[in-house]
Amino acid sequence: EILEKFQAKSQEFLTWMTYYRSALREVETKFQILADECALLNDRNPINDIQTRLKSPQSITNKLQRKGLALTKENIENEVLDVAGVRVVCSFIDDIDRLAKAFLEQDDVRLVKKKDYIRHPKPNGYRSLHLIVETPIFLMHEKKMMKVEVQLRTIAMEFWASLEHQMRYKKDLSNELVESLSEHLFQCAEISSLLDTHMQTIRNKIDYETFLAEGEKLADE
Ligand code: 0O2
Repeated sequence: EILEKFQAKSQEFLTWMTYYRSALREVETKFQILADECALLNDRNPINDIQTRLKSPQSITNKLQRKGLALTKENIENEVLDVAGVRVVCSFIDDIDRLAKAFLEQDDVRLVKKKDYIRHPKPNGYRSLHLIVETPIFLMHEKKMMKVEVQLRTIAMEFWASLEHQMRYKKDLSNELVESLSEHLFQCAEISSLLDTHMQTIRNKIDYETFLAEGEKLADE
């Protein structure tokens, strides 16, 4: 039925989905370029993985329904800000701020909304940095500004979020079980955050030692 609704407006929606897909490509490339440069300069790729996804017609419709809005192009554009989603999984927690800063400084990227669930985790323990940005795509005869949601997180945050997401969709669990599991999941999120802090400390020690060794080498020359 949902697909039918979409198909009724098929040409228009197909066109918009194509635009969103183009915006995904633009943003993915931007992060790939940043990763390439970091690998060149620091001998280390800060990005472990980049995933992209277009929100399904079903999820778009559900979101609009939740907000009590009709399925129109305008409502999708203004109210469903994550039709195009890019997830950037970083190795270390400090990589997130560095990459976000470099990305937001680009002159064709405009920040629309920022949600920092790392400094302010969700009550269930969820952590990630969410950026809604607007960026242009260049078509044959025009330039269009498209919104994209970028989620930046560490490998540990991704591990937690993907398992939590899977478990959330098991709907046939009793309330007591869900409650006690939520507490366990929250504890796991805290442990994974601690893991990120420890790994960052090790990373910093290695970087500092490397920096000293390079200084000594330069002094010897
Ligand atoms: P999917 O399958 O990833 O697309 P908004 O109206 O946009 O302000 P929204 O959409 O709730 O409100 O925004 P928010 O809080 O930034 O969350 C959007 C996305 O973040 C979700 O998309 C998830 O990808 C992720 N996310 C947020 N909270 C959680 C959480 O508690 N656990 C997990 N695993 N992921 C979370 P979707 O559309 O829900 O899903």
